[in-house]
Amino acid sequence: MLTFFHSPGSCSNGILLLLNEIDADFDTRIVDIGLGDQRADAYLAQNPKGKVPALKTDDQTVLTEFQTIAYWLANAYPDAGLWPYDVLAQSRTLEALDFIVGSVHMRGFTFVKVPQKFLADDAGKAALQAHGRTEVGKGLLILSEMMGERDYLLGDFGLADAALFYVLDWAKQEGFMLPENLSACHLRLQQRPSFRKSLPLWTR
Ligand SMILES: N[C@@H](CCC(=O)N[C@@H](CS)C(=O)NCC(=O)O)C(=O)O
Repeated sequence: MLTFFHSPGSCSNGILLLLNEIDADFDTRIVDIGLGDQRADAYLAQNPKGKVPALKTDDQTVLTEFQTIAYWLANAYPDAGLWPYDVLAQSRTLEALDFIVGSVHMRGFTFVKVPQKFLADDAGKAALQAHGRTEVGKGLLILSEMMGERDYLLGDFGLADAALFYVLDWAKQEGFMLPENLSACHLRLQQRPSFRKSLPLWTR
């Protein structure tokens, strides 16, 4: 049985969606980052990075980093059809995942949501938040261009959409106006059975 380390409302929501998308059998351990659970010794023993998501596989290997876990799930459960066969489509998936997690999340939303992790003074925090908002805004426009007229980011539902989902949630929560195609995709994602299944663990 897989063990999924998750904080509802965080980026691990994207992995929760994928676990339900592939209909995996998994046990969830809540690591509430709002309460600081990620810094507890018991969790650091599993994942010394002190971050969610993490996934412990049947052989007790602990995987970390969103892209890695998404890749592993798609390849460990090939019947779900989440890993494209074509090498260019695979590369586009990795490119989109890295942009969403590495740039829009880490270089944008991190500063919007937790500026206090970097600076203590109010003026510095406000400047960092403003910078984060600019980066998120630019990122949303790039994602909107990337998606164009498609239903999901790269065509059919895929790994990148799981990451897109959590940044779109955050964008709405933080008052960003979503481009029309991203807003429609957000609604489409909320209609997936995997989301309905994820709902009990989606928010704190
Ligand atoms: N690069 C990591 C980022 C994970 C990350 O930043 N997770 C946040 C939640 S969205 C977290 O655990 N924050 C707790 C902390 O930094 O103390 C990944 O891709 O999984």
